[in-house]
This record gives sequence, structure tokens and C-alpha cells, in this order.
Amino acid sequence: MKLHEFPRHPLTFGPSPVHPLRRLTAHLGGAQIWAKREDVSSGLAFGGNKVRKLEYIVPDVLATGADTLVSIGGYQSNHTRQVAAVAAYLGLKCRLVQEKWVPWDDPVNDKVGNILLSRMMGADSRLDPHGFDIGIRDSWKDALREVEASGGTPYPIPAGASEHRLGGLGFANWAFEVAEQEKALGVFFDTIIVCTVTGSTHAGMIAGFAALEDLTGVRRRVIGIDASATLEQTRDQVGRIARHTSELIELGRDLRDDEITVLEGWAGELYGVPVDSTMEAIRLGAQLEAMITDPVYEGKSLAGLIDLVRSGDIPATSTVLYAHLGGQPAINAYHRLWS
Ligand code: 5PA
Repeated sequence: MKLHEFPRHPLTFGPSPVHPLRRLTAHLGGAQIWAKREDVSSGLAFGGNKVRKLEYIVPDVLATGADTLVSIGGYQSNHTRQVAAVAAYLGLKCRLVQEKWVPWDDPVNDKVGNILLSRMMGADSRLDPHGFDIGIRDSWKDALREVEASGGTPYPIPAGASEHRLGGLGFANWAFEVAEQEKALGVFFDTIIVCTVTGSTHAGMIAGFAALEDLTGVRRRVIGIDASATLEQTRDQVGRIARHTSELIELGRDLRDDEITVLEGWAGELYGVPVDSTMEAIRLGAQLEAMITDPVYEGKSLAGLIDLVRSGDIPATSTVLYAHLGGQPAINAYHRLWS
């Protein structure tokens, strides 16, 4: 099937906004920097990148007749909050496994921000002591069995919706949305910067931009910035999901190695724990653009962008698009960083 033939259940206001970051661009004195904002593109509980992925998954949920969405993430998972939002919006139940993915010593880390919002929206959100892992987890399988045992019909959504068959489609379509916006704005983004952890955001973009390249003959760089700190696992997962999504949308060729780029250097030692470059990026985004980024994801990808522009790896002649994927509710669970 071609991408536009896959059913899509609208959960966003429409295309996410694209705008220039003029003060950040002037401050760095290199490439022109723009942002595309998944954080302000939906009315569902502060939105974010999972809403776009779920637009392609909801038709399958409705077709199966499931009554409970079951998913998994860390205490401060943005993904599980967005699954809770979509469940509430569709009138379904929601069961969430929230693992202790981050050894972050903050007394409200398991109480405020994303987890508070999920509970407010009626999700059955339960804590689990297991640590970070982007793979398929037993705790999640147990939750699926529990829902079944209590008479419900679960619909499984893995971490970040990434290992889901349709998980890459939302961001494959993002590529075509960018192309439309470029036409309207009279601009061309030769480089895209995206945060990557469970992989299907970046992987979907790779598949979508590959399809676009085959139509237009124009190449661009899609650079994933690792925020998992488990680089090999994330790189494998991005490659696998990008290939799978390419097949799904009938790309008709193999992906080249240069189409799959996940860079390390800004994740620090541990997922979810900010380092100096993260804090500098968060400060620059906030104080130059009032663009709020978080210490787990977007602060790390913004740090990557800043360094690549400063070093000239992204040359001054470039126009670069920073994919802002959301994540702001988690800042409440990191209040010590600013108090
Ligand atoms: C997340 C993911 P992928 O997981 O698709 O690679 O996206 C990375 C990412 N930015 C980037 C934000 C704000 C994100 O929330 N979050 C996960 C979560 O549980 O919230 C899936 C890990």
C-alpha cells in the first residue's frame, strides 16, 4: 500500500507549525535554524510525537474492537501520557506500566508531570521497579494478560509505539508534510535533526524522506541524535523499523547506509539524566526563543544541533529543521535542576 492509502484517524489540529528560530540562529552565527513543533500540534493533553504515530494505529485499534489500550514507559513517559490521552478521547480504558527507567532522585518524579496527567485522564497507571530498556518487556506482557483475565480486550502498544507494525507511518507522512510546508514557505531544509530513543520517529522520517527523494531526486540529511545512551540498541532499532516502514509504503528499494544516521555524543552516560550540554541547550532554547525543551529528550537533541552548527558540520550555508517532539510535562519532575 502507498502511504496515503493507510487509514489515519485525525488526532492533531493539522500540519504541525514550522517557524524560524531567529535569535538562536544569530547567536550561533551559522546555519539557518527552523523548528517544526509536534509539541503544539494537538489538543490532546499537550500532544507530542506519539499522537502522530497513534493516528495510524487507532484505525487498527477500532477494527479489533479492543476496549483497553495497554502500554509501557518510564515514570515520566510522554508516550504513556499520550496513550492515556488517546484512550480518554476515544472512550477506551488504559492500563500503563511505568518502570523506573531513570535513577533520578527527585521526590516528585513519580507523582507530577506526565504520570499525574495520565492518572487525571483516568488511566490505570502502575509503577514497576524495572530499569530502562527499549525492548519488549515481561511487565507489559503481564499487564496484557491481566486485562484479559479481568474480562477486557487489550490492545498492545509497545514502548514509544515503535515495535508496532504501523509505528513508523506517522513520521513517514511527516516528511511529505515538510515538503508541502517548504513549498508554501519558499524554503528548503537540507538537514533534519531529530531525537531518537525507541526509534520509530526517526525511522519513519527515514522511510518518508527516502520516498520523497525518489520522487524529487533531492537528497537531504536526516540526523538522529541518540538520547537513549544505549546506542547500539537504538541504532539497530532505527534501521530495522526504517526498513520495515520502507517496505510497508512500497519504497521499492533498499535503504542506503548513509540514509540511516544516529549520532552519539549528547546522551551522557544514562538515559533520562541531563549533562552540561543538555542544560546549556535548554537554557539557550528557553532564553533566546522561549522554546521549552526537556532534560530527557529534546534538550539532548537541541544540544546536538547546537554543536553541529557550531562545529560547521552543518555548514553556514545550510537550512536546518529541528523536529521538536514535545516532552515538556516532564520538566516538573526535574524541578531541582532549576531550584
Ligand atoms: C520521545 C520518546 P522515539 O522513541 O520515537 O525515538 O522518540 C524519542 C522521543 N522526544 C523524543 C520526546 C519528547 C519523546 O517523548 N519517548 C518515549 C516515552 O516513553 O515517552 C518513548 C520513549
